Amino acid sequence: MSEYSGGKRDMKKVRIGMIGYKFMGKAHSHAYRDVPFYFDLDTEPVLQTMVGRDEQAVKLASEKLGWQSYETDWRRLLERDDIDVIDIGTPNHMHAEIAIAAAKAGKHILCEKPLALNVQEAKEILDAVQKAGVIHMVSYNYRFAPAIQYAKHLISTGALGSIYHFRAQYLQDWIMDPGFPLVWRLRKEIGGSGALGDLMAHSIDLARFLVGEISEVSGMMETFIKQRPIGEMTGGLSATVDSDSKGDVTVDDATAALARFENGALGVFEATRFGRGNRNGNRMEINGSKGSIRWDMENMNQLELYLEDDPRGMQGFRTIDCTEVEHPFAKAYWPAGHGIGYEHTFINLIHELMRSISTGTVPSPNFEDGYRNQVILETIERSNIERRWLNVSY
Ligand code: 4PW
Repeated sequence: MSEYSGGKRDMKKVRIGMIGYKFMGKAHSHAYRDVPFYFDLDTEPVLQTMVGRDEQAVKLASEKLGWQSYETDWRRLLERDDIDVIDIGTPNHMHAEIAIAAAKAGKHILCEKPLALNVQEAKEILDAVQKAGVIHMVSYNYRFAPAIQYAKHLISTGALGSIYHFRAQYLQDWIMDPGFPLVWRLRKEIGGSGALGDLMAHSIDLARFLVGEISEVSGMMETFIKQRPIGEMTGGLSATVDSDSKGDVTVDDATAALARFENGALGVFEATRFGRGNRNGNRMEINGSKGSIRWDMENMNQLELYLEDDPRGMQGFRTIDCTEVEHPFAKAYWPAGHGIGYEHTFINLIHELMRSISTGTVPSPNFEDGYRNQVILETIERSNIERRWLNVSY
């Protein structure tokens, strides 16, 4: 059978209204465009309308990224009956208002992470989507690397035995220059938190996905550079300085946390934007009674696996290239050995969203995951302030 046997089918159009057009806007746009290219779906995303406040900028972005039209006020999307999904790729302080209004308007929602600025907002968002009965998904994209999905398979089939340790680092270094400006990601009222919500939130999502729920945490946070010149993000992780005057950095540059899982496993988490030389060092290791795995986003197609049952003398970590047909999502792309990249994690995520809309089933990760993640983030933050271990309660 040819790989194109799905052929051109009568697919239901799912019309997207996307708010935001910079880093995540580009990643999501690409994923909507490419998902039908690789997967046989019953639904086809239509890049209907992109939203941004700066008309000239959103016009250029919408043309470049393949959108049919643009708007400058997100509220207009909610009044339109030719929009099925609201995709929220704005700075974090806008997530709650948009998500709650979108749910009330009966739109399905994809929201960037972290779900909200704080637990209260996250709970309000969760209540709103549950009441409205719409499909909801939060964009923890790294779960969708084939190697992570295969790690999940190994753990759930017992290949690693009982899990004792989850260890994660998420290290970046893009704000280390003291001249790097005070962008929204460094302001609590807009970002919610810094390395904690931006980076550790991903590790927490992987931990919950692979190991289970977290019951207790102890956190430690630091802001190394307390003031910066005023400026703004330009796209990706780049920014411009707009003024000589300085403002206060109100989020963490680095956070570390210890955690206990409900199943008895121990977690160690570290997230920093001061990890010199680490551009996107998102790594984790899991140790179980029968084996261990290691994964590094900067080498995302490979999973290192150790199995204690291997013959003596031949034991050691082997490197699995997760590009074979046995590896989730991999066969949709290329023959074995022809790897995929960062953008494919978003294509796989959008595939899950489209599948859920088509079948009416709850996708994963959804806003319940977003809410639980937010509870853990906030408990780590409180633990740092109170200088003690705290229970995580949902
Ligand atoms: O995945 C990461 C994010 O969550 C990206 O590398 C950048 O850092 C953008 O936000 C965070």
